[in-house]
Amino acid sequence: MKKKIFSGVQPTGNLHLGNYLGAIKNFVSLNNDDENECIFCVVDLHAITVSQDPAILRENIHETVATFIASGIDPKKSIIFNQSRVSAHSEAAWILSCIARMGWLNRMTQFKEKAGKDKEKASVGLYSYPILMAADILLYDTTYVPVGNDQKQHLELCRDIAQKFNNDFKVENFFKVPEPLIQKEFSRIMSLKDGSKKMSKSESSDLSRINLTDEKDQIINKIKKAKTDSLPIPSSLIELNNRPEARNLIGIYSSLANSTLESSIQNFSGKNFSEFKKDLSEILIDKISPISDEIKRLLNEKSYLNKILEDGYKKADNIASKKIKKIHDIVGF
Ligand code: AQP
Repeated sequence: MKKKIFSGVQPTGNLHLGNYLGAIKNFVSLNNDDENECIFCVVDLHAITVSQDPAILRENIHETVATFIASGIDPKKSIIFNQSRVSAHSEAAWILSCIARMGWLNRMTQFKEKAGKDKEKASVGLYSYPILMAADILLYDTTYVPVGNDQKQHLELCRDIAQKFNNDFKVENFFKVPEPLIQKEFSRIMSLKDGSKKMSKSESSDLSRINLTDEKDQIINKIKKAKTDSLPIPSSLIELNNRPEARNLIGIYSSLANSTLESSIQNFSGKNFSEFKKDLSEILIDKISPISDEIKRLLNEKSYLNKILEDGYKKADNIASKKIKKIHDIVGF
């Protein structure tokens, strides 16, 4: 039996190094393993939980597909589709919202962070988003969900919803209870401006992140301006752990170099950040520029990108429509 892998990325523009190192890089290795059946979804229904310009959203959907392909996901091996095309996602989300408890949702820290101080003005969709995410995952009998560390809590909620549905309707194992696949290290890339905040698309300062479409001189400039402290690079992990910005930059280097924090510290220990930043810019350009060039090339081939989404939709819909029929049956419709 192949392992089923499902994950999604929101087409909200500015796909960045955090999305790549925390999630997409992992998607590529899972796609390359013949033991896996992978589904990667452009989660456009999630994107509209905050207001989107329709023309820009359309463009961002193409950019997300282009990023998947440019990063190395093979559309012949993995299903790539957009969520809004498969109506079972919205349908299952409603049914599961009658299973999930308010108390469970009230604990979601991402809603608190995204809604900010004025929760009354946040959309209902932003609040119930994790239920739609559970529907996405459960429709495909997913074994593993590769995500960044920020999605861990939503995955736990998804597991609770699956178990409650199975118990309430006495349908043992109907929903497969999925496992998160979170990398042990480098699963949370932080802002270049503040080591206590995660790198994010919606942060207003572009200097806080490396976008996957950044040009070489933008990468060099952003790394030059990235926040550090005045001390040289330490010689031990314990010392590094008390310096969030330094830890983040060395973490980014290690992840790109497929190395460990310990061996990067050994390489750079005692050196100044200016010296380290030159090497970091170099490895970023080396790894990110080919992806960036390919994204830009693919964005001129919209018919190719649409064909990938169309083929993916047919395959995903074939799986999800069968599962939703069974859900109707169980619920008593
Ligand atoms: N900083 C990060 N470090 C590691 N992984 C990250 N991910 C996001 N930010 C980081 C992972 O990327 C995948 C896709 O994320 P998403 O686009 O679906 O939504 P998000 O988590 O809300 O991403 P952003 O960039 O923070 O967007 P905004 O600013 O709109 O909220 C997920 O697997 C996520 O864990």
